Amino acid sequence: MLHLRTCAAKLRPLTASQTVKTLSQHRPAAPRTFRQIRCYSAPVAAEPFLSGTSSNYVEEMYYAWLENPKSVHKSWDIFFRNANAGAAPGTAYQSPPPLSTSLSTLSQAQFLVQAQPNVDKLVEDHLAVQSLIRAYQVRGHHIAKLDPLGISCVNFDDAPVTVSPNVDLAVFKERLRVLTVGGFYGLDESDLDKVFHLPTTTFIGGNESALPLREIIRRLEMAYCQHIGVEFMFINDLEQCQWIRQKFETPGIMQFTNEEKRTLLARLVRSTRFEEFLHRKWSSEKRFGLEGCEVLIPALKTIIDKSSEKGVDYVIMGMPHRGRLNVLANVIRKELEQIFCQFDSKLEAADEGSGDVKYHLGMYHRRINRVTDRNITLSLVANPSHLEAADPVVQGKTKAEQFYCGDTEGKKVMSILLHGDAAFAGQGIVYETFHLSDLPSYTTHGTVHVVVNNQIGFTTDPRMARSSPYPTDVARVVNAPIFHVNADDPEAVVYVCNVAAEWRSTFHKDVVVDLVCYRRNGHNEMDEPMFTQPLMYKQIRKQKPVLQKYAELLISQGVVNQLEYEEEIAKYDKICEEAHARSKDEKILHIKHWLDSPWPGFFTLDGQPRSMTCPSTGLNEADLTHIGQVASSVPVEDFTIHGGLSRILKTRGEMVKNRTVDWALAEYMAFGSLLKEGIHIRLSGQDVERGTFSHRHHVLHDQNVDKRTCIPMNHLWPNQAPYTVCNSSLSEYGVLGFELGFAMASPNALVLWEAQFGDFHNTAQCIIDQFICPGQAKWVRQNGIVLLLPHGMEGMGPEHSSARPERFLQMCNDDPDVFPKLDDFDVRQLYECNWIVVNCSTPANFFHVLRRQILLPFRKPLIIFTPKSLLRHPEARSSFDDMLPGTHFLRVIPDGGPAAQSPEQVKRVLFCTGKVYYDLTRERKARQMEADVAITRVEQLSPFPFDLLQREAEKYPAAELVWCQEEHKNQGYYDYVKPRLRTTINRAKPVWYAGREPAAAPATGNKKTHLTELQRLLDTAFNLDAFKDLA
Ligand SMILES: Cc1ncc(C[n+]2csc(CCOP(=O)(O)OP(=O)(O)O)c2C)c(N)n1
Ligand SMILES: [Mg+2]
Repeated sequence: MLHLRTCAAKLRPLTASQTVKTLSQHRPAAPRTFRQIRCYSAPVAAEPFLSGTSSNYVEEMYYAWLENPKSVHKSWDIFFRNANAGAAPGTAYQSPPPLSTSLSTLSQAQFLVQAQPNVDKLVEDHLAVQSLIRAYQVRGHHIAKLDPLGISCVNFDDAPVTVSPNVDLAVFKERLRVLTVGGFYGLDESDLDKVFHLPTTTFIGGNESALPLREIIRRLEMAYCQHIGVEFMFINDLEQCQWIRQKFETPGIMQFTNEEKRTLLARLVRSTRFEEFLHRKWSSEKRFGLEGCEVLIPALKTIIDKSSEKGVDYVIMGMPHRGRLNVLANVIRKELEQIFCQFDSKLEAADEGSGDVKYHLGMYHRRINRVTDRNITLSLVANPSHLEAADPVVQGKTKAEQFYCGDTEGKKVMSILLHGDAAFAGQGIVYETFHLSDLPSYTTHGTVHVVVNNQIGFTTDPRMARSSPYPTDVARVVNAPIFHVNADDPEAVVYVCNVAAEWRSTFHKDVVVDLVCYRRNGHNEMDEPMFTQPLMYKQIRKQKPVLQKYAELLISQGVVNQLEYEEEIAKYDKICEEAHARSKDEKILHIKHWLDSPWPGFFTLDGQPRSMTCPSTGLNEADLTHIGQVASSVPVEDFTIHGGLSRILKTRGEMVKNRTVDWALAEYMAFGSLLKEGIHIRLSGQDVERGTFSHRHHVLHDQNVDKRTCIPMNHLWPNQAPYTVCNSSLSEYGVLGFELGFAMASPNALVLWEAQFGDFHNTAQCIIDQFICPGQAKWVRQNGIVLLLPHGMEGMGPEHSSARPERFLQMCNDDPDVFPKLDDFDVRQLYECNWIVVNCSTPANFFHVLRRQILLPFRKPLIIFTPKSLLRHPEARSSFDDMLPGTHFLRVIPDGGPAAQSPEQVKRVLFCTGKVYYDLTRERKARQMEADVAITRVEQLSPFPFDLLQREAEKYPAAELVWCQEEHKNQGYYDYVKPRLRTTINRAKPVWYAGREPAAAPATGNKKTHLTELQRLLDTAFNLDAFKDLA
């Protein structure tokens, strides 16, 4: 026993006094089953290899023997018996006679016992074999033949080795050295025909529990070192590891019927001939063809077929340029004529908007899946050039579709994301998106990622494009298995795609398929790749296309004959030709046909808003009171909230009694009322549940029970819509993209993303620039997402101050020099803008603008600069009266004081927006200038309220017009407002500026300077002589 203990002690420290009994008590609680025939689902309590030590094989044997002496090999039985009976070290083991290689003989063999002290060798050999098996599982992919070009970019030994039943160690020694990092664990030629008991962590035995080493190596080579490289041993879940081992190790598991092979061939024919057709017809057009990775089409179709078989009926996809047209044609099945007509430059655009290039457009299609005979909806999300930017958008849309159909586990709706090798490794958004994959409010319950790994990014080699061996290493952070596969082996590709889809439906976690392929042409069809990759492209020129290779294989196997193959080609070519003929009749390009997210019922049949009016956004007093009461209470029993929060709720209650609201309460009123009307609300962002400024408190935490929470907003009405409020990961790009995608799915939801501080939105700038601002113009797709961006110069330094209004305003599409000819500015102007930018100065206006967002008959993104100090400012309160039926959002709030009573006396009108209004009124009061200076608040900056401001300017005929802002002159609103204000007054007067001077940073880091600057701008604002000399 001593020897056994020594072995076991390597893994688990035991004291010398511990008996066998106490040792067995150390065993993990879960039951173990060691049967002769392993079953991957059998509970196994611990993963022997994860400890990083070589093996706990002996221990495993010992536990198994304790449970059932017959469950282990006879030689172990004798060994443990002897050891237990007190045999001295080295004498317990009795070796069996040498084995022949025949397994049948082996299973019948009775190993006789002869006293021999070579236990060390036996144990070491078994450990060595275990380590060898594990080495293949961990590193087999290093020596798999993944690269169709054979010039592997991965810096591993790539020497292809043919595996014959008669494994020759001399041939394998070098690769085994690579695999086992320097050694063969002491095994030698003479061990090749020895039979070794297989551990429970391998399935190479099939029904056999022991195999000769030669056969073990052969089977491991077959499983791990052919055209599939499986990377999974970093996954720290035993069941998942076992599942994967079983999928790749089980002998003969990769079998295809002739029917399956023919389907695969037909799919390859379509994929290949589609590109050839485009090339024939439009040889000088960019199309980012798939040549070199034609297998992508059967790969995607396999994932979709398998997922459909498992119950999925909606697949949302995102992909870059490469092969996009082919995917549209052959996976989503867009009519070919619709694709072909896009190559006609004379095509006229029929819809509003500026459109996009053909390989960016999205698509939505519902059809029958021919393989499963089930309905399936496929949606390809439109995307910009910015690689990987669509990843979180796809995830958000998927989450929303799951949410709206009650698919809480992702069994019906799933996403597939495609990537290029360079982009997958290079773009940080990939990482951000992966980190959303398992968060409760963001998970889509597993995404299948497919990488078109053509081993090049435009002109850049992988060795210059990434620091990791594979482009897929980023996926390891979320424990996603990665299946590398040689894209010139279509059956291997289809096999891993099946496994990937099954993985997703079994574990609901992400998985990656890495299609190692090549790019037959340049980056696009016009590019010359030989400039930069001469040798690679010499090799590519020699490369037989995969269709030809596979056809030859099937013909040689007798699965199809030459004629059938040629007929298949001719059939598809004819389909293309006929569609091409039809495409010539298309004179008009309907971008609407390329919509990825239709909103049935929201628009008229021809896609127009059902009205051009917006009802009052006011709310009746009873509802205001009710929401206010719930907002100031804890609507569940026995729930202890923090004392500080009790005080906050009490103050809220008092406000409700006084019929007033502050910012947080106004938001509550807007959300609560929309929920009553069946509008789902989702508020997401960093720390939004409490609110960065501790003002919101939408999630209450029981102070006595861990993780017990209450969301009063979900206790408002009997049949209300659900309210989702979720703290996000510390990401802007990923999370904003996600919420944008969520908002795409339905017009009947208010989806809001709040930045921690407004300036942090710049790490999500790509989503703003590429999707939110121009989305409708490019893709005729409306989106009502709301951005809440805390903004204000409050002495907090260069960061945390400015949400950069100038950037949003610069991207507004209204013409600064043209006074719009509209009879209804309220709604029409909104309909024509690309987004709405507001900075509310009162809670009531914030309430109205949120409600208006939903009550409008169309959707536009809404950017709101939200307050920080105003959240608690005693004057930043609104009365219920400003929120009652009949009230609405005020685009402009005119001066209501003495100045407005005698407007002709007024010497200056200060136009401003947001928080500075409170500084200005305070200063005006202090200077007793209420009759001299009017202060007009521009609440809706864009679209610019030309009509109302014209009225304001005309009301004060003798007054100077001044734009006042607390931001620096080259920032904030000035550059946007000035030309527009001038247009409203027909350029009759100058528009002066009172505010901070131009600066590089948004704010000073010095508190005193901040205050000095503020005082200076107030001085200018109220110095009536300030602009005299400039006039
Ligand atoms: C964010 C971003 N940066 C740069 C580019 C320009 N660009 C277009 S394709 C490309 C190479 C992409 O390589 P890879 O991801 O491997 O895809 P492939 O073209 O090889 O299929 C680059 C750099 C881009 N579209 N997006
Ligand atoms: Mg590439």
